[in-house]
Amino acid sequence: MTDTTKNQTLSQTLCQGNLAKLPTSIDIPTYDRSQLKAGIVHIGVGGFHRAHQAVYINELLKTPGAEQWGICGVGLLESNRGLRDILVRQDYLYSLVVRHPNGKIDNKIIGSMIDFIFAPDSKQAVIDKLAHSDTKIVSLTITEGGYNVNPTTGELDLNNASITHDIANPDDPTTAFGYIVAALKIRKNSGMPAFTVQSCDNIQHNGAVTRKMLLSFTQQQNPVDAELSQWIAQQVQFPNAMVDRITPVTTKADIDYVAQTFGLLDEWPITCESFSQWVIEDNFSDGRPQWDKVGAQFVSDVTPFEKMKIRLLNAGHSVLGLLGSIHGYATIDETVSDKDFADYLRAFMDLEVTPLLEQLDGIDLAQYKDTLIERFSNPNIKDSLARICSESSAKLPKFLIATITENLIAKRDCSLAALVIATWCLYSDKQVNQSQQALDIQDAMRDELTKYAKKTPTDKFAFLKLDSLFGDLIIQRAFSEHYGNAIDALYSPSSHIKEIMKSTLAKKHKKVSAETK
Ligand code: CS2
Repeated sequence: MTDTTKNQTLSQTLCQGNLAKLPTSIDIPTYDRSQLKAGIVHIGVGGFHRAHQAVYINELLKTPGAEQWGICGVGLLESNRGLRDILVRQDYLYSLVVRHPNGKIDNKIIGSMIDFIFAPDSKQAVIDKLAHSDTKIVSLTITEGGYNVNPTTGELDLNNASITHDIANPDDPTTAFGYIVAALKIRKNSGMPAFTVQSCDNIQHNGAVTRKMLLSFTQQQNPVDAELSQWIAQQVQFPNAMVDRITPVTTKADIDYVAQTFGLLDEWPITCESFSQWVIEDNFSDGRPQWDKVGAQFVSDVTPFEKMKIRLLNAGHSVLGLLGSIHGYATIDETVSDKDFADYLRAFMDLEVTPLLEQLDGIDLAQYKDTLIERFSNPNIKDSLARICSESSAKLPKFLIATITENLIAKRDCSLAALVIATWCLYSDKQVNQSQQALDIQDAMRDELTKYAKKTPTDKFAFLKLDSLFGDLIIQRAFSEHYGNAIDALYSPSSHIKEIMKSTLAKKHKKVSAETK
């Protein structure tokens, strides 16, 4: 009998009672989970949270004195029902499969989550949990779109039906903001300290943005509670942070790996890369875990770290995601292992992003970019382009359009980014790759993106008229000229994305060398 078949016959469900039976090659929680309190309530328990914050806490819990920092997850969306059921069945445990670029794998069971509340069934339970005296931090991974920022005005977007519902019905919350404000009101009225609201999403100044949106939300609630809004402004801290760990969507192959390797039935393991980074502004309302003991970094200003990560890593992902999707690639590693894509990405990072970044003490930007390419190339992380391109309408304004705008102000060329935006137009219009295979597009604005993109054949700049995303890019000649050329090339019969990338890049290099002469 091979090891694998032997293990399969020993299959056991992942739960607290079975931990001791697991092989020693899997790292299990050594701390007493029954003693933990939920000092952190986390809203939005996606793969990223389970590969990042929950893992830092898992490590910290191995040291004495951290018992108050267990995590209670909260799922706001109907789609979280299945996750809740699995976590309950598994005593909130899950496996983490850390895949290094050289093929090494670290296997862990993460035990830091001790409860999960599914909000659609238990509204009051969420409010009570947030208002509980054990809760010191409410952390968020609600995606870039979850903050409801209008990308062109930077103000709270009142076109979102859930936000307008929560503004009109403070006692019947449905959004993260609605729940947070309802709970803060209870805390204020009963003389309890405020909790910290800690964003863990990829938004530059994520804490400051959360604060601004939450205060604007509170000030517009009907009836308005001016005292509450003032109390929040004074008492609640919103630390900014840079978060980083590539975490692909869990696939059946991940479930099979855990089952075959450990004879363990885990219905939702998480696979991630070995790299992990968390730079946090040390600014908390009512205490915080000693995350610096387990690899996180506390700093007084995270702005340059956030900008570097979002404009290089996240934007780099989007560049590969959109161009690679049209080419017909399926994953990031596959795309970046094609030299034409790697060259394009590196030139974008060097020529269109780096000049906008500050030098950071202790960070060598050239090395940071090399590491990014190495991380993207990790052959053991099958990060799908569909995940990367999902919700591009919420991501690109922060990841890429901000870079274009800054380059335009500085009178710098942005032709490489312009091709990516034009490719997004083609992607939204045709919804197939260049071999005519359907693309898996997930975007809250999908219909609107398609509607505008479809007009391109008769109105070259139609896509840019979506001004809630593109602002005034359409009238910025230094951008629209490149965009128009890219559209002409992409929409010409027998166009080939790689050829277009290569000629765009060649022109760019020519321009740069002429300028430096
Ligand atoms: C990705 C991020 O969603 C995206 O487009 O760029 O999820 C990325 O993998 C993480 O931010 C890595 O830290």
